[in-house]
Amino acid sequence: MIDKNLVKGAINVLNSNFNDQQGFTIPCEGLYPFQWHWDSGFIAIGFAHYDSNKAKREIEALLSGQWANGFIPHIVFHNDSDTYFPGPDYHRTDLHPDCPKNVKTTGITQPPVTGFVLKELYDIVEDKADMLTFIKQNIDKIYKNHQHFYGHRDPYNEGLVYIYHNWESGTDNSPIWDEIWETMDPPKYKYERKDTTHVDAAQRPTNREYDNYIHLLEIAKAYNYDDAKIAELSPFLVQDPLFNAILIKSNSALIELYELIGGHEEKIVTLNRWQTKAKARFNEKLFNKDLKAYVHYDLRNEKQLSYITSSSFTPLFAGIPSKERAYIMVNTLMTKFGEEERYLCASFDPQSDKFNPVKYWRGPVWINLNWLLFRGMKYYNFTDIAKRIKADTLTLIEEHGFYEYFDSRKSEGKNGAYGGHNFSWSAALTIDLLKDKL
Ligand code: 2M8
Repeated sequence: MIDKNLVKGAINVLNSNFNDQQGFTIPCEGLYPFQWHWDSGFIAIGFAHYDSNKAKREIEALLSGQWANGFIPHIVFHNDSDTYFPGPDYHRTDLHPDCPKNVKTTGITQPPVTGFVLKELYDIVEDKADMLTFIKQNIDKIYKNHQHFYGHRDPYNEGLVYIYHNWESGTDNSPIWDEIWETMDPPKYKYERKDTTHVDAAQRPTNREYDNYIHLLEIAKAYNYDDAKIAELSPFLVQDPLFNAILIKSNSALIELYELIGGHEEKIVTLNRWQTKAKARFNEKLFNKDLKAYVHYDLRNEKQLSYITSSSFTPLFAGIPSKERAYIMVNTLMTKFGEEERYLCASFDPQSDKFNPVKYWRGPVWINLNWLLFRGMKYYNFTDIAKRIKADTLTLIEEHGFYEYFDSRKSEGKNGAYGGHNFSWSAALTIDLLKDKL
């Protein structure tokens, strides 16, 4: 039975965050006043359930920020706003010859969701012919984006791509990065943070962490956003299991969509070649047998970063582990994250002393990660766990509203919702979960 009030509330959030003139949706008023890459993908999924035109406009607006070399940035600055740092004038992407001329963007990216989102949109909408026309107009742009990743972000030609900034991971201040911050000693930059004027500083990264974030951007700017230089010299170079799983899932979606369209055999052959290589290397390099989960790999310092996060389980979403391995991982997840007095799924290992239940990506539950895990569990037929993730997610939204992140401890009751309010992807994915028959 679909909860009509919850759907109505979610639609209200999405509609009020949608900028009709420019055709994109902000993640949340004040805190995030521009168009964010992976947010837009999740938002488009929500729109597809009730307004396919908005879903298409959202993706089009994101792709209007694509660079000539195929790169899709993490923020597209369609508008001005002084409520966010670092804003449109900071990034200086004009230092790179391929940046778009009509709109400002950042020079970092985010998990490449657009490929699998196109397939979701096709599956959701009633008018398949109309959506297929839209997909035909845009699919090559996503293909080019993946080509750019494998051509520029995979220095050893392994089938795994790197990220060079924690903001590219989407899981911005995960404790995973702490070991890398220890290798850096950035200057104490002078800038004015805006995020902590919107949200309690206890729920956001520290100032020193922000110095690291800014330092990495300063380095990229100093090299004019040249991938080869960044790969050679950036202190942050990581193969992230969430990022690579999303890329692999998007490859699969592109294969299915090109098959549906017909006449793209060469691209399908290339995509299959990327997939075979990527999945094999992923399983070989990113699985940690002792932790019984996938982990991040620090390419700069050539070592696994041995921590378990909710990202560790997202390879399930992309069908990467064998059934046997999936069983082992799910066991790890349920042992560490799945106790009865906790909502699924904390974003960081609750048994670790680095776990922080209220701070941004250092522990709280995030709705987009829950959605990815829900889909992964469903795919591998862990039906009861999928149902529990769905129920926990909806309980959190029902109790608190469409917040940005939530406390995994049930004992926190009414106090356990944090970050921005009326947050777009929390609303969009609530609609999608409610429509799911499981
Ligand atoms: C958060 O990241 C931005 C930087 O990109 C920030 O903290 O300022 C992350 O949660 C990220 O995953 C998300 O896409 C973004 C907008 O919702 O906010």
